Amino acid sequence: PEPSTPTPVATVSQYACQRRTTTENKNKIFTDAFEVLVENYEFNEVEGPCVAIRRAASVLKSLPFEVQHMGAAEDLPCLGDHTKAVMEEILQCGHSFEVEKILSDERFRTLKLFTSVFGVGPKTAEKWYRKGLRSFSDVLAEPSIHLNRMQQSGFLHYGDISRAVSKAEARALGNVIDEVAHAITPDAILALTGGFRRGKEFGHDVDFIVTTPELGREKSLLSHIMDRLKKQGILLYSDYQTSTFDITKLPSHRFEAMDHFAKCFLILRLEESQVEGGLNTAEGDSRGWRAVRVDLVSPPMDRYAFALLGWTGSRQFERDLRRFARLERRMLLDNHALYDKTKKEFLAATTEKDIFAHLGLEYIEPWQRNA
Ligand code: 8DG
Ligand code: MN
Ligand code: MN
Repeated sequence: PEPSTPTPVATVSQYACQRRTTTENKNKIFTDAFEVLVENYEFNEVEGPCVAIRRAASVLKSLPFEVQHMGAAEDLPCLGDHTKAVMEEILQCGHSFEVEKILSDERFRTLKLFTSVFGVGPKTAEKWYRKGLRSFSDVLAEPSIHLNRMQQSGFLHYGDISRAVSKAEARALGNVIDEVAHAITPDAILALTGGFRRGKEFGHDVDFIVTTPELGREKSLLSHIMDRLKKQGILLYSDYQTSTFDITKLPSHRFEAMDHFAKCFLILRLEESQVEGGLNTAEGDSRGWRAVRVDLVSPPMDRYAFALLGWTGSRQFERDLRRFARLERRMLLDNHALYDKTKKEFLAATTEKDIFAHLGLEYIEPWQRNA
């Protein structure tokens, strides 16, 4: 008799761009734990293990089932000894001792607190920690510390900014920006990107692409938009970065490098009356408005598809798109362009689908990119 053939299991790709990952995460108990390990590695600038855990977490997020025993994780890619050990511990005890230890560690807790302030990165947080500072009141009372404008706004609006932005609030902000952009140029194009385009219910900010079909015209668009927001009295903070885009440059290898489009990082005042169903504020908050973080990016129209793909995220999805392009296709992808190293030519795209097609990838919808 024939030996019994094993039941075929659909293999899971090691690349997030070959997986479909919705916002429904069936393995949150593991991925929450992995997120703590990732953050701790980031604070300690430990790169290799950090990448490994990020990839493992991303694989688990894509699964249509909850892993209930390690046998179910046997054939999955990107799960190393460390991640498997953590998972086993969680399955057995309900939590991981390594994660618990990090969560109770004073340095971790302090760095996490400090970096929760808009404008405070790991470097600054570490500097404050080394001075012996442990709380916001310590920082604000320390005479040797000079807060930059961004950090001052971060502390000023801390309560609002650390509160999640709802979908209804994102929509309301879309209306505000849309109106302002169209008052400047009737052919303005506005698109919601970031987590909300991926179907998330809540976000830490709202991300938009705003541009115009007329090439070159987009260069001045953001400063006009900011002027108008200011006149309306709703611009609480702005950090504008002018375009340094150079069409002749090859795509960057490094994902973490910022793109070269004109962009601005804002804090806007959102009125209660503009939001259907009301603001997501604390109980008893009767101000009638809240502050919200908003990112605007303004690519030239011929780069629109690349910018949209790059700003839609998730960050892990973007990392893996670039890694896939480089390792599997000998191509370089970033927020501006796609370059074929074999043919030595740039590949044009007007839609995200064009880019997936150039890469020989099945199209993944925005809401399936929550890797
Ligand atoms: P969240 O805000 O709901 O927490 O999630 P998100 O929308 O996925 O995160 P994000 O931090 O707002 O980033 C959205 C995308 O923007 C992400 O894929 C990375 C991309 N992005 C760039 N360049 C830059 C940049 O210069 N700054 C920031 N903050 N994001 C950038 O491609
Ligand atoms: Mn966002
Ligand atoms: Mn953002």
